[in-house]
Amino acid sequence: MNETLQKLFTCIEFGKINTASPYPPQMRGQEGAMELTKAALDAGIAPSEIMDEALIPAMTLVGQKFTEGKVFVPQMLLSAKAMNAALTHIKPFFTSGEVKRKGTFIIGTVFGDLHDIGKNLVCMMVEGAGWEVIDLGVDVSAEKFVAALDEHPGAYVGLSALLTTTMTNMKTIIDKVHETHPDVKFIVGGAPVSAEFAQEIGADGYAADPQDDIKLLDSFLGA
Ligand code: B1M
Repeated sequence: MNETLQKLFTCIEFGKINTASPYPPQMRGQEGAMELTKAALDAGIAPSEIMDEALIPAMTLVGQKFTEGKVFVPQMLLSAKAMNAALTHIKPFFTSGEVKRKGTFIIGTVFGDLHDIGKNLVCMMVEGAGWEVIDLGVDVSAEKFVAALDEHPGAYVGLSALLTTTMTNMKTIIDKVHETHPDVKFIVGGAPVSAEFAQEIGADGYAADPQDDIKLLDSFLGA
């Protein structure tokens, strides 16, 4: 692999955002994802190559390590932040169509629920895996999901809930959305949610963590 891309991969893996960021300590003073992405583009490396060779595989590795309990939320957050820093340089190429996205993922924390830390992590990781993410925020009603789907036909939907009292609102949202968008696929997640519960309420998948979301979304595409 090209040396800049190799370094960029390492920055994402270990959460090195930019030169000024003090983490991880062993990379202090070195260039981070922000500078290296710009350097790669300036060197003429195609944005799609930067995504496919460095950014996406590095985030995939981070997601795997999180699932396996080898890294924890703080490390994953730093990797996601490094990824976001890199994406600020790549995003203009998404808009121009030079870099294709896999599809659109609409996500929100269900109505009645204000927890968003896990949901935000899912947003960053899924975006890092090459999806367009529409984040509807917290306390999201069924009507807001319907409106977002009207605007983004063909999108997949993710629902997050952290309370046993609000996880039941997932079914209300799924039923309401299916009245007008019967083919929409739903992924549900959040601490109190389980695979059995997902099946019970008619969701198409249960994701225990962001990496599961990515796997499920890719499987919906037949990847
Ligand atoms: Co609240 N809270 N909270 N809280 N809070 C919990 C969830 C609770 C377990 C604490 C406890 O009692 N031990 C408890 C729920 C109990 C229950 O329902 N059985 C609880 C309660 C009761 C409440 C209030 C009712 C408290 C009160 O007011 N009496 C209140 C409710 C407000 C509301 O939502 N209407 C409340 C409020 C809050 C704060 C606002 C103070 C704050 C939220 C701040 C914020 O999110 N911006 C807060 C916090 C921080 C927590 C804890 C401490 C931490 C949650 C968190 O962010 N975890 C939590 C206790 C705990 O979990 N230790 C607690 C870190 C985050 C990375 O993990 O969100 O689980 P998590 O996300 C994971 C996975 O679940 C998954 O991926 C993430 C990474 O692995 N995931 C998905 C999440 N969504 C996903 C979606 C997917 C896929 C995976 O696909 C779509």
